[in-house]
Order: sequence, then structure tokens, then C-alpha cells
Amino acid sequence: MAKRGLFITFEGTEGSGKTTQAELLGEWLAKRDPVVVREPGGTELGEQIRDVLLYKGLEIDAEAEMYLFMASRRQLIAEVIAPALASGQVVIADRFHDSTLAYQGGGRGIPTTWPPTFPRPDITFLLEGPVETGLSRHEQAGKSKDRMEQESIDFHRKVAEAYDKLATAEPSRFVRLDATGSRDKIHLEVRDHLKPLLEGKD
Ligand code: T5A
Repeated sequence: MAKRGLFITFEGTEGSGKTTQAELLGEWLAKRDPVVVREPGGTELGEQIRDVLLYKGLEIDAEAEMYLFMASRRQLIAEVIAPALASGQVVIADRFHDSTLAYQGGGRGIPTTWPPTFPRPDITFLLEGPVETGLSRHEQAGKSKDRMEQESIDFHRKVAEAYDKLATAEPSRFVRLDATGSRDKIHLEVRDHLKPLLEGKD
């Protein structure tokens, strides 16, 4: 049986720089042909669910919202993540199940668990910084607010607190990074943390 690949996830509140870092990492690891995925989305079903979830005109029950995020994730696992890991590839995910634990669990107060069929990441980079900074980055970039981003600042603070608790509970998996640093500084820290893990995959 082929050895399992490496599963890397990026987490954090809005505009903390996850997509930027996932892309920089994908470029750095290009020779290994990594699989880079984003959530919600990444499959045909997932992209349709993403449209539903982020569309401002819909009122969605909080628990129904959680199951929609998880349905999108399960499809992504089945179609993309599990086969890639089974064939020994590096998978880089821009959000994974910790997002549900933080947003639907922490932000909305819904009871959440980690389904046994969802793989655990080998390493999770948590981009931490003031939630206001991330939200204002979006404003500066001229991005219009989607259904989640238009939530109150208190909601986003609860999400940040939930991430903090998750990272404290699993220090061997989470790496906390200062999201207010420059893109390059954060990327170099990501590389430093990954080098020992990647050596074992050569
Ligand atoms: N959600 C998602 C849930 O509620 N439950 C779940 O289970 C899941 C999976 C997804 C929404 O759904 C929620 C969370 C979200 O609200 P999305 O559009 O994918 O929606 O939102 P995000 O994942 O939050 O992505 P964002 O685009 O909002 O933020 P990122 O990816 O953290 O930030 P990024 O890299 O796009 O950067 C934002 C801006 O900042 C700049 C970038 O150039 C960009 O303009 N930037 C920096 N500026 C200064 N210094 C740096 N270090 C910078 N890094 C990036």
C-alpha cells in the first residue's frame, strides 16, 4: 500500500490571509504536484453548495448551515482529498473541518463533533490577528460582503475565541502564526514548520 501523503490545512477568521498562504505554499511545493483545495467548494457539488451558503438573500437555519458545509466537505474528501492522500500526495486545504467547529460551533453555538470518516490534518496553520484587520483588508480590496462576512463583529470574535480553544486543545497539530506579519514572513515560517515533515516524504 502507498504511504499516506501529507495533509496541511490553513485556518483563521475572515481576511486573515489563508488563501494567500495556501497559494504561496502550493507554488513552493510545485515540484511535488500538490493538490490545493478550498472550502466550501472544490467539487461540482461543493461549488453549488458554496453559492447557496454565501448567497446573502437566504436565511439558513444554523444547524442546516452546518450540514451544508459538512456535505460539501464530505464530497471533497471522497472525490479529491482521500484519493490524493492515499496515493502519497501533499494536500493543502484552505479551510477544513476546524472551520465548522469554529464558525458553527463557536460562532453559532451549535454542538459539533469531528466525524470519524473525515481525515485529521497532519498540521494546521492558524492565522491569528485582530478580526477587524481581516475584515478591513476585504474592504480595502473592494470585496463585497457575503452572507458570513456580514455577521456582527461579536460573531467573528466568538469564531476567533473558538479557534484559540481548538489550538490550545491540540498543540501538536496547530501552529499559530501572526497574521499581521508580511505575506513573505508568514510564508517563511510555514516553510520552516513543514521542512521536517516533508523530509519524511522524499
Ligand atoms: N465557513 C467556512 C463556515 O462558516 N464554516 C465552514 O465549515 C467553512 C469551510 C467562506 C466563508 O464560509 C465560512 C467562513 C467564511 O466566512 P470565503 O470567501 O472562502 O468564505 O472566505 P475566507 O475563507 O475567509 O477567505 P477570505 O478571502 O475571506 O480570507 P483569507 O483567505 O483568509 O484571506 P486572503 O488570503 O484572501 O487575503 C485577504 C486580503 O488580504 C490581503 C490579500 O491580498 C487580500 O486582499 N493579505 C494581506 N495583507 C497584508 N498582509 C498580509 N500578510 C496579507 N495576506 C493577505
